Amino acid sequence: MSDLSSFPITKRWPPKNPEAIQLYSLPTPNGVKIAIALEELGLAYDAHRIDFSTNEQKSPEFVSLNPNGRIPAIIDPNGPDGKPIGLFESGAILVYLAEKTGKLIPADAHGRYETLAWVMFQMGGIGPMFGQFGHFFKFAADKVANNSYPMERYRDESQRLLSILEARLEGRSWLMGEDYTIADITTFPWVEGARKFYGAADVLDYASFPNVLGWVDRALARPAVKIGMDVPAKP
Ligand SMILES: N[C@@H](CCC(=O)N[C@@H](CS)C(=O)NCC(=O)O)C(=O)O
Repeated sequence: MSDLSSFPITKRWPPKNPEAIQLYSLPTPNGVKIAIALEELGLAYDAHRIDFSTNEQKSPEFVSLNPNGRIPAIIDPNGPDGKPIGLFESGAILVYLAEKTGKLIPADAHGRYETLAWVMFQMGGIGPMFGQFGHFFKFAADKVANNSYPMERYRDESQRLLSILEARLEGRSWLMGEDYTIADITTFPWVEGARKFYGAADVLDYASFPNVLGWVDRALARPAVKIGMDVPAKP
């Protein structure tokens, strides 16, 4: 039986099944990526809900696993060489899960690096820019009531990034063509989140990105996505 007691986070959020991957998360765009990948891969996992309303992501137990104090994070009891491994940063976790299973990433080197490029495009572009846009558009609108520049800057950049996706998806079902990969899993939750959670479909002019909308709909129709989008469930 796996012993995860060397990970302090397991004291506060004890494993139900210590042989399963431990997921510490919340259903946000970054959080759902990992639940979706675990569902797609059919890997067993325990989902632990990290409550932002009480700042659990900044607790010493959580920070012992992710010094950056942000979800998602995982522990895999059966990591490289059969030893447990703790990981944070959703992009790194997705690459890890894909390489562990040999799925959701092309086997050939060219396809693999191209997939990683699109994963990085989300991690360095879409995530931070959409996040800042959502901050000024939805959460801090009152703080910038006399200055439209911050919202416009991130709105324009988010739209520019959507136009890159739109062009990439021309004639392709998924970002890598016919293969659904971690590049899709890391990206579409942000596009859907801006529509649903920020209510920004009009301000970002989603109607002008038909390839992107079709791709998000295809992703949302997948059984694993339907489950993963709500993990960890509300208590
Ligand atoms: N680059 C990180 C970003 C993680 C991130 O920003 N997570 C957000 C939720 S989507 C979070 O934990 N926010 C809580 C906080 O900032 O305190 C990743 O992809 O894992």
